[in-house]
Amino acid sequence: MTYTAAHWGAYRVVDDGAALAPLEDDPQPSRIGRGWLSAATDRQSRILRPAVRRGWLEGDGGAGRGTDSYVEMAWDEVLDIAAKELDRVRGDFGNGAIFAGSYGWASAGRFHHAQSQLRRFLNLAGGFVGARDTYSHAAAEVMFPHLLGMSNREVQDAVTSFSEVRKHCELMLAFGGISPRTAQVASSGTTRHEVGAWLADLAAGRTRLVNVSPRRGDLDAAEWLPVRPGTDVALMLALAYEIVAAGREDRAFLDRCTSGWDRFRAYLAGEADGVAKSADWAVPLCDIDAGTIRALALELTEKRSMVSLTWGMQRADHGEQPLWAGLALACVIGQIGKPGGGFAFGYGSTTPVGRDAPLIDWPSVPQGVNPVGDYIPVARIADMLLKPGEGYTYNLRHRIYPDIRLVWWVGGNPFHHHQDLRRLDEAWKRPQTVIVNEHSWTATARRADIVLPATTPFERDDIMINRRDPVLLWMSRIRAPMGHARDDYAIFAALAGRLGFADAFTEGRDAEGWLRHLWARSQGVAQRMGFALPDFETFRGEGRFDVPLASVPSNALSQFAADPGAHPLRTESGRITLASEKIAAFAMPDCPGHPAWLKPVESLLDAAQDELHLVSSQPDTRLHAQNDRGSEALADKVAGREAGTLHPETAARFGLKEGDVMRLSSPRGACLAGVRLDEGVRRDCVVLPTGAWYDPQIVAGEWLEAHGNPNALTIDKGTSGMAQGNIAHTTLVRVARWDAPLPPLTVDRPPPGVANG
Ligand SMILES: Nc1nc2c(c(=O)[nH]1)N[C@H]1C(S)=C(S)[C@@H](COP(=O)(O)OP(=O)(O)OC[C@H]3O[C@@H](n4cnc5c(=O)[nH]c(N)nc54)[C@H](O)[C@@H]3O)O[C@H]1N2
Ligand SMILES: Nc1nc2c(c(=O)[nH]1)N[C@H]1C(S)=C(S)[C@@H](COP(=O)(O)OP(=O)(O)OC[C@H]3O[C@@H](n4cnc5c(=O)[nH]c(N)nc54)[C@H](O)[C@@H]3O)O[C@H]1N2
Ligand SMILES: [Mo]
Repeated sequence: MTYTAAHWGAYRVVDDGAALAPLEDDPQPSRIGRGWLSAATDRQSRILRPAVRRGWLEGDGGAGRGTDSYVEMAWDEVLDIAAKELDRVRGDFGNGAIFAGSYGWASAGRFHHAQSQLRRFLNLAGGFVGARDTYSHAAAEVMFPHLLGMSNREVQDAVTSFSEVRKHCELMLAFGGISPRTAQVASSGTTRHEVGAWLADLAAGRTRLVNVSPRRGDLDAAEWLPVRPGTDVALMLALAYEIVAAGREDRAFLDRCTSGWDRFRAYLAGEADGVAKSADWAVPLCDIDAGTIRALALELTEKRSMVSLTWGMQRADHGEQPLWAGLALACVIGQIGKPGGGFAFGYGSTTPVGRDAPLIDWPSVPQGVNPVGDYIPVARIADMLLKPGEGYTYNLRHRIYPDIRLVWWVGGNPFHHHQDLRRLDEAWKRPQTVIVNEHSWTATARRADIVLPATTPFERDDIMINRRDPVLLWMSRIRAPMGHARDDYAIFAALAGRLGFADAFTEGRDAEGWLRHLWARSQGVAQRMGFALPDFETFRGEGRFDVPLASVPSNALSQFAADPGAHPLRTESGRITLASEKIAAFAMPDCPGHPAWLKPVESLLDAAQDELHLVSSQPDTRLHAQNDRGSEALADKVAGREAGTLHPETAARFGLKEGDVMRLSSPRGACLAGVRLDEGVRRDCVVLPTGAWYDPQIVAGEWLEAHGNPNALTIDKGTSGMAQGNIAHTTLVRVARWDAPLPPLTVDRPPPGVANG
């Protein structure tokens, strides 16, 4: 059997490569896969030949990025140009002037992982400025080491298994829900989608599910508490307060397993600020009535309860706080470490969180060592480009933005993922040179000076291995590369040759040689885990290997909670941090030393009557902006625009009906979106998924994103001086019907100068 794989699933290749069928044993294949092949073979959006921006060749200093035309070139010519430019910049300014944080999801496949290839190449070329953390959960990455003495990855790896939740949990309090929509994907691939079935089981069993979210659809089977977005911390604090007020807090757990309880308790009681964080206090903030809060507080202590947060909860202003307050609430309840109870982060946010498949640390492409060592927090890209030499804080340190002259991006799309894209468009004009490897004419490729066309997974052999997936797949090449596309590996090997370090980069291997090498290392890993992998030829021939290890159900922090003295955490106290002297001493007004309610920079709490809160969640039809030109995403659009969802009463208030086109606007910009109706959305919210290819235009003299990209509206600001994560979920917008003629899209065909025909 021939297979291929993507972040959204694993597929059998059928009809001689003309179609894909999900694995037979995948219980709930993702809809994203249905649009993959059509997107990957769309001649209007694939990059078929290397191209160089005309204005860059003419020395425009970056001004034309995003509007310019391209000159197509032969590989040898463009590789000469790229190698020479890299050499010039590192010679003139040093490697600290090269930014290659290059955030993004790229494609599944261990060897052809675009970022690994870029970093290996640039490390050998003298290094680069990198990026820390992710757009997914930066606040967690920075905070968990302080709170739990664990990295975010360790927290996710140790999260209580679904199977334990199903057996023991009686009350699942799910902030942001638990959604099969987001559980469609797993970074580096998944062969199974089991979250939908697990949720159905939970709903059918004795677990009471409570969905705290502006959208009912985030956890359909649950009782819905439609919280006002951005105010969950007030609700969490009030739950903790009411538990304490009723004398129901778990004193023994707080004494044994936490540090700083006194300070946090004093804050709850209002001893310093005179404000008791009671249910009555929280009502006008979170918009959940006081009786419900009090009843829920009691129930949490009476039942086996899990406090669960989606990743999206912390992609908001002061995103550190819901994490910390949620963890503190779980400590007050005292069920951390008990079967099926306690605290969880990320159920449903991707497929593997909560899986009880054994964890296996499979090998990856070695990236080498970066001699530069400088970095930015990932979401501070526009600030870095706009403010070289300026200071900022990050994770209790004072840092300085570097002065970047060359940006190199592969496997990511900042003109998808960043907030306030109009601002990024300005910042992006600053560097002298931008190089992008891409297989598609994304908004980022259209803003590059040197465009290097990459292959898709269909056009190369690779191996899908995910550390928490029970199946290994050989990903077969099923098509010749489109146009002149080359593997990222081949691109960097050719560049390394021009710069005189080909042997160090390739270690004498071609792509197949590397796959054999990775397989040999995988065999070693398997052996240490107590099973044998077949030889390379057998695996390639059979295409699939099922790991013969039993599942390992676990309960987060159970050893620690049972005996904190014997199993201390790697925090200062060895216990869970409820108040931190170190964080307090850094004196950040936007991240104090204990969990706290802080009003977001924008929220419905001080919105004008006609403003709505924008929820820009992950799209159901694609992964981010990947496959946006594929059949599944295109069929879901309204008049060719991304569909935004409103409550029917809200739509009526603004004179909108299903199928209309609306204009959403904020002080950052404006975009068009189709209108869809859903009674399961708060009346003061609009949901516009991410991922429509960014298409800004000047329409009737005004700046307008024509396609429905929510990052035309969002705010480019850090969560706080602590984590500096993005705050995508904190945005107010205005809405109006669009009656003028619809501006045609420009992203549905290649940029000027490129004839894909
Ligand atoms: N408003 C708002 N914005 C958000 C979010 C939100 O919730 N709201 N979520 C954020 C989050 S959590 C994330 S993770 C980011 C995601 O942002 P990104 O990860 O940047 O988004 P993708 O569209 O997955 O970008 C991956 C790119 O890699 C390219 N690619 C795939 N395979 C290859 C390859 O083999 N070689 C090369 N050279 N390129 C390849 C694809 O064509 C695609 O353009 O978005 C963030 N942005
Ligand atoms: N289909 C699909 N699945 C994906 C992805 C994709 O692009 N497509 N991307 C993947 C990636 S990179 C990531 S990081 C994960 C992200 O996974 P999540 O972070 O879990 O997903 P989001 O859709 O950003 O947010 C989840 C929900 O949080 C709710 N929410 C927003 N603001 C608030 C609030 O203030 N309070 C509460 N209580 N709820 C709020 C929204 O209603 C939203 O639907 O998804 C992954 N899964
Ligand atoms: Mo993400």
